[in-house]
Amino acid sequence: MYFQLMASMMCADYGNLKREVESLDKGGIDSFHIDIMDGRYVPNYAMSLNDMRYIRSATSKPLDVHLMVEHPNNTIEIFINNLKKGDTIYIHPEAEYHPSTTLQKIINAGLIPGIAINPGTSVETIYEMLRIVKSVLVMAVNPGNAGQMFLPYVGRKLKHLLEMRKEMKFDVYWDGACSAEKIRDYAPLGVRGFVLGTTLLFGKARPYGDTLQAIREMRFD
Ligand code: S6P
Ligand code: MG
Repeated sequence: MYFQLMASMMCADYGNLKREVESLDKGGIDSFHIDIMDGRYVPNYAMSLNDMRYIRSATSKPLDVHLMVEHPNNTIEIFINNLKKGDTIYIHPEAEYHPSTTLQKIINAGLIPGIAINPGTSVETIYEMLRIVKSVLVMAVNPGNAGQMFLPYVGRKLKHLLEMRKEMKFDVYWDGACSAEKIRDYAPLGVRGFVLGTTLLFGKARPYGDTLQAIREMRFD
């Protein structure tokens, strides 16, 4: 079964960032998930521009940059200019007056446009944007922190979105509290990738490569 595994880099050990990136890269991670926060859209500051720049320089694998910032349109060029083809930028539509303008800038720059949907945001609210984005990041926790509990009501929306792909072309990704059980349940339904944080990948005694391999060898019958 095909699905991608992304590393939530806000959960990495920043005392050893170079080694962390190398271990994930060699261990077979598909992309690096970069959580950028501004302390306003969400009550936290996780990673910032320089962290993203460093990781971009340290790997040839794609980055998916998850902007949890107010008015991303004001600073989107800074992110665009430090990324390359194949990288994704997710914005939260609620954080901008005209999110489709920001998405268009991402498209014009040749990057992959994405939206992140909060647990409390309905599909109807973002319906028109589904026509122009390539990736939809479904938040299974409220944005802002790692290590939170899965919010079960998100499951229904996820299934609804997966159904909508009969009508529109976009890929669905999972972000937040991602366990092996969730991958087992949702990969067969068509979720294309899972962001792995403290629930499954970071802060464990197991080497990253072993965890990633065990996930890929999981049985789905
Ligand atoms: C949350 C952020 C996520 C977390 C991820 C951590 O604001 O967007 O990407 O870093 O959820 O994973 P976990 O397993 O600790 O919830
Ligand atoms: Mg994220």
